Amino acid sequence: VSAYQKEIALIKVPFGLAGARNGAELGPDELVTAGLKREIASLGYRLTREVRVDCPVQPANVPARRLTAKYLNEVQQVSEKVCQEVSSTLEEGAFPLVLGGDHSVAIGTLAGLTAHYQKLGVIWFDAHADLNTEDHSLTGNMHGMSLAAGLGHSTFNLSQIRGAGSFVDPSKLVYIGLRDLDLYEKKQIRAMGIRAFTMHDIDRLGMKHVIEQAIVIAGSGTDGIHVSFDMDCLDPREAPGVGTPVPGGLSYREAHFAMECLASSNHVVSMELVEVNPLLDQNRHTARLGVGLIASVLGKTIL
Ligand code: 6HN
Ligand code: MN
Ligand code: MN
Ligand code: MN
Repeated sequence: VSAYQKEIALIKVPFGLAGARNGAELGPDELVTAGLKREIASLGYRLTREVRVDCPVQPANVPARRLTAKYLNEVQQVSEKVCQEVSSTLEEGAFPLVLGGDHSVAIGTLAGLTAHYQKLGVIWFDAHADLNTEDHSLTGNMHGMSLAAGLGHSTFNLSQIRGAGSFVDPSKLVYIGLRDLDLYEKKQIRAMGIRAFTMHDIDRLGMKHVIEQAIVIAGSGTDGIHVSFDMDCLDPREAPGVGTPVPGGLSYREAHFAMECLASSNHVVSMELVEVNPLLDQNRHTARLGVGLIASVLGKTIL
């Protein structure tokens, strides 16, 4: 399966309980309002399925909860639904495009992808590593635990999700854009030998080298590359509408260039774009940028 079969399923996941601030649950509708479907159609894709995953919303009175993993049951419910939708999409031979929501939606996406692909490559664009476990998180926000769940490091992990496949192979995982890591996450990246292109590496090597290396690591000897795109990988000046902005991120062109290279690699088999927060955005800037980046992955070129 690749984007080039020109069939796409749009999987909207309006879930924000696992994020740091309110508003990520409004992301999918905001991306559609910003013109996502028009872009998809003008690139010649057929939308074979459009689903809106039914997500629990914040209760009026939030009970005090243990800090370890807030809204664990809700994350589990959403993960199972997303897993099912991604699995069905892949069975139908279409390209899953998952719209978050906070980054915890990645748990369900990875569950569905691993069910279908034995060897999945993953490129994780993010300011953060999302490698915390229930025992190590300083916030209890599960959007910071999604890759730990994908790799099987946390107690709540892919094996608890009905229909999921095996864990993500850390040697086929690449980070791009890191600049805000917790101490435990740094240790984990080193201990597991995960390839991480931090902002320092991008400054030093340039995005051209970084994305080419990333495509080699995630794309050779795998069934394809999943692009997990957290909008906070971008500099907050480009993408102010995110729940956990961190200065010193990717520029507009660095991000687009990476997406364009991924498109020409022909290795991308799915994408998710998460953490668009319309409540914190300015003039729909972040959502419009998100739409543009999706278009680039799907093959939109300048000329
Ligand atoms: N994200 N490391 C911090 C935490 O709360 O664990 C931030 C996580 C951010 C997660 O942006 O997807
Ligand atoms: Mn993230
Ligand atoms: Mn992030
Ligand atoms: Mn190849």
